[in-house]
Amino acid sequence: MADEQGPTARETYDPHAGIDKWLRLWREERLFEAEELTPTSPKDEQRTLVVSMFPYPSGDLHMGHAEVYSISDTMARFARMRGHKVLNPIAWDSFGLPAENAARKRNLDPRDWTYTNIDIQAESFERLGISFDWRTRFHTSDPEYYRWNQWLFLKLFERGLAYRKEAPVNWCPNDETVLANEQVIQGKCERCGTDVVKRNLTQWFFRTTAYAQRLLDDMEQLHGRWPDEILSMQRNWIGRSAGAHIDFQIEGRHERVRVFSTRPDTLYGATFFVVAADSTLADELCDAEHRAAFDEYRAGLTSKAEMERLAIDRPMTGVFLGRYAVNPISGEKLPVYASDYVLADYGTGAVMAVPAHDQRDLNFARAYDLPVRTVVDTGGPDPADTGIATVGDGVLMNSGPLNGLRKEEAIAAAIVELEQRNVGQGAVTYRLRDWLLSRQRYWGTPIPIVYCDSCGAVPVPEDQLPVKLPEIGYTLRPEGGKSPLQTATEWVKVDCPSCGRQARRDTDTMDTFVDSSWYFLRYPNPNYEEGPFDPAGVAAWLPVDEYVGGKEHATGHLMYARFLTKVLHDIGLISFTEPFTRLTNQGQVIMNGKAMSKSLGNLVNLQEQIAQHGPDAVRVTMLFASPPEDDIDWADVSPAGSVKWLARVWRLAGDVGNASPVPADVATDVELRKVVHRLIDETTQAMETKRFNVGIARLMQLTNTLRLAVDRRPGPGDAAVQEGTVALIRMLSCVAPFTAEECWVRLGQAPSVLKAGWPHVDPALLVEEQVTCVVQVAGKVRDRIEVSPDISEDELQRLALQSERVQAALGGAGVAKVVVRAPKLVNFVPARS
Ligand code: ANZ
Ligand code: ZN
Repeated sequence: MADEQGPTARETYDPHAGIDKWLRLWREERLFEAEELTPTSPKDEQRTLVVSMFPYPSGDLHMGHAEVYSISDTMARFARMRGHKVLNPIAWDSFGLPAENAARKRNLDPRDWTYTNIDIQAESFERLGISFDWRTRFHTSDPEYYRWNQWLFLKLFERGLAYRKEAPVNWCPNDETVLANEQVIQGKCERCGTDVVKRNLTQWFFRTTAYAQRLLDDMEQLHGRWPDEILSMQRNWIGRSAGAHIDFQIEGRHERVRVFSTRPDTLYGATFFVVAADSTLADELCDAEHRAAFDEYRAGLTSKAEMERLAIDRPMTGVFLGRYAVNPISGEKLPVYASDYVLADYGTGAVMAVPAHDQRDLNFARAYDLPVRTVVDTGGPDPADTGIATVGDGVLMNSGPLNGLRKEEAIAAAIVELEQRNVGQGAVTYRLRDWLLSRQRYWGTPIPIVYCDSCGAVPVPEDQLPVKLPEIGYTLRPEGGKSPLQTATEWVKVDCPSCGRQARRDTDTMDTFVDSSWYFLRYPNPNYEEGPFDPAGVAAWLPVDEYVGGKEHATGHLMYARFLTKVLHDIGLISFTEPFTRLTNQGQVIMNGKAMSKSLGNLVNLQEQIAQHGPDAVRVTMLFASPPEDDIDWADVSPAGSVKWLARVWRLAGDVGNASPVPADVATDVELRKVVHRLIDETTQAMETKRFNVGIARLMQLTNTLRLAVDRRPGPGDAAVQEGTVALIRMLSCVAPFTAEECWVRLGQAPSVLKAGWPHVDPALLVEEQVTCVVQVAGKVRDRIEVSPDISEDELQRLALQSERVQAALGGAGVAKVVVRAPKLVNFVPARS
């Protein structure tokens, strides 16, 4: 290759050269430190907060980390090069079960394991060239941080947004802890894969359901800024259903039982009544005669995942409870059953069963020989004959006063009727559940509540926070599902804050998603002691402009953070209602088509990759492989190819830097400058839209263009070649920061390239020649427009039709036919002439 032959051919590019030197310079000159970490002026356009979901310290960084932080770091560096004041912060999400398990196995304190890993990761981040502002650093397992989890818990408690109740919870027998719904994947524990079982425990919850509608409504703010996929996952997770609550009298019982139905129009089609078999209601309703059968049925229920319970294609089971419910409108008596196809914690845990128009009810009716009465004539065959419920629109029948109405009208009329008779009303239900907070674990934030025999659950007074974890974690082995903290007997004993008598601490810890639902607010002032975050710092930097992380957090972390942000807004602590203005999801780094795992033996070790190819080539490879949201198969990419490109840039910088200036070659220079400026422009656009792979492709093109110009005409000393090379290195600094610094010095420039800024585009050099297009109506020339020579036919037709003269000539007549000969001619044939 030509470029191997130049005067610098004997020098070789070393992907590891200068790393320590540049790290030192960056640190000394504080190049990544926003001028003020806690400015006093409010946020403006120039201040950009780029945050990637903070790391969990499970060991050294892996390939996935390298990908996420390459993406967010490139965003931060690009914004900085463009003159923005950028904050690119770092903290650690350092509480959590893996630390506890690892510590138990090794007989260590979870602190040792955690903080050792954090130091390892911190060093690796630096050597990967990530431009963090290290002043922001904190760890959620620091008492200075988790004290504010406790403070926030108390604020929610004061407002009735934190509460305790006994609930059937998901229990992992292996990890011996409760799991949130989000942590149960197809009936199994997300972490260890063990079958999850149900248990009744008294647990703390945050009332996320109080914010269900606002979580939906505020998605307006996120449209076009968050990936559509995440928004629709959240919408489904919240699962809004509109319908009615209907109250049924149960014979021989005083209190009525309420059901939720999306189809109150089908009230006359209800032929039986079902309550969730695992609910206390079922237990209460069952009469003595049927008790034995019911107990047997209930004992035989295995814990099934919700989706499985709701499936329509499985055999239905249940037991008659010996009772009858009374239809509040028709007065009909309906036998009451218990079954597992009704969920205890959705709606009200009871349903009126309408077999003709609900498939699960129909399956149950057929299994137990219950009547099927069609009340909506959809024009389809009768469900009683086919076994297929009809769910579509139609006209009401067998329904007294509702007869003849269409479905929607009948829903409205039924609701009016229920409300008038005071036996129900219109209602909305959400699939979203309250956030189950309590964890029977050691390595988390203690719940700041004390139990007193006379006073009940008493919050720990604010001035006694933090409630620190006792430092004996690793010796604590939970037995039979006890919280490890229960065995720290001295710690548990405490005086009641209210009456002073001896009381007991809550021995559960908080779900670590509490830690991660507000950490970003603390970045502008991580040592703030007057509150969870510094209001001035938050006003200066928040909300997060660019948030980067995996889409596995769609319905967990991202939902919790949105919830807590709204609560903080309502309390008056922050002014905005959404935490993350824009969201980018990165794909996964996989190997040979599969997720990397130890058992498959396809793990790629990040440190080995860096040792082999250098940090810059690893970063470039990550970014060049695909747009951020796609998976990267490490078997298909070529870090060696990235090294080759960086070496070409490096030689180019040497050749251009060593050349003595020559008079400009005017004719060639204009052409070269046009290409250079077009490529700067295209790279800029690609970076703005986060198509980093396209940006790098343009930089590679620019490298080739400049190489040719050096080797042929006008040579390395030419002004346009110099200009282009300088621009190339400035842009390179966002993706390959160490190599860019080396190249900058080779160009004879004073370090650091990071201070040089992003290159400007001369708009005059982007102007393309225009051609004149003739526009005719019915063959007569009506207008002439100037267009680009490579305009598309569609675009040309659109432009031509906008012409006022053309519109006048058409005089309101439609267009029957259009002839387009881009870029020279358009002819409209009017509909009636
Ligand atoms: C009568 C009816 C007639 C129903 C009909 C549907 C069709 P979504 O849309 O998912 O909100 N349901 C209510 N609570 C339930 C529970 N805890 N477990 C299982 N099913 C439950 O579903 C609402 C419908 O699901 C409700 O409307 C109820 O059945 C059932 F032609 O009431 B429907
Ligand atoms: Zn007390």
